[in-house]
Amino acid sequence: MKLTIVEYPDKRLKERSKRVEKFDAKLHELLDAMYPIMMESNGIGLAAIQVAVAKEVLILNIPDEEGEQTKENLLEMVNPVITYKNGEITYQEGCLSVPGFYEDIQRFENISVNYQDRDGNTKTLEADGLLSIAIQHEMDHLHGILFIDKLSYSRRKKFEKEYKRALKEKKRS
Ligand code: Y12
Ligand code: CO
Repeated sequence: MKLTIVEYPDKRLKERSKRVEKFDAKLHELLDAMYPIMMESNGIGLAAIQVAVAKEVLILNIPDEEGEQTKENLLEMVNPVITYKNGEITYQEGCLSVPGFYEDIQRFENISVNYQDRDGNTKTLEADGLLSIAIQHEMDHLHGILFIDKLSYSRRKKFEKEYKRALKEKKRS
């Protein structure tokens, strides 16, 4: 399966992803193909809609204490639902679909998530810190929301201006 990352302002990023009903070879193929594209792009999280597949699927690979990303720490989440949220945390977020831009975004600090693994087994995960932020960021993608949608009016305007300029530069080079 050949996948490419969809970049803002592509309208597909606004799509609401659909619940996964079949935990079959096609789902496994999607998950298997998402991992290398995330790693090659230096990402720590990727939602299926970022590779133009509107399914409630996301993967995360948070670096360990040494800053290393190892496949043992790969998390695959299908049909995730946040069942508990508490506290506040602000982090400078980036997104593979919005290359070159980082913005401070406020999220819940502690969350509890119910999800299914690639075989349909139900799991619960309690997360805080960077993992909690990453899950919320990726789950937003499943609802058609980007981190830039959370910016204030003035910050969003500034972003749009800078992003347009960066796109023009990219086309020229
Ligand atoms: C905290 C905040 C956000 C997340 C969501 C996952 N985001 C990413 O994985 C973003 C990665 C990213 C990587 C880029 O490539 C390099 O830095 C080489 C990048 O590229 C440019 O900015 C040019 C942009 C984003 C999880 C946790
Ligand atoms: Co993103």
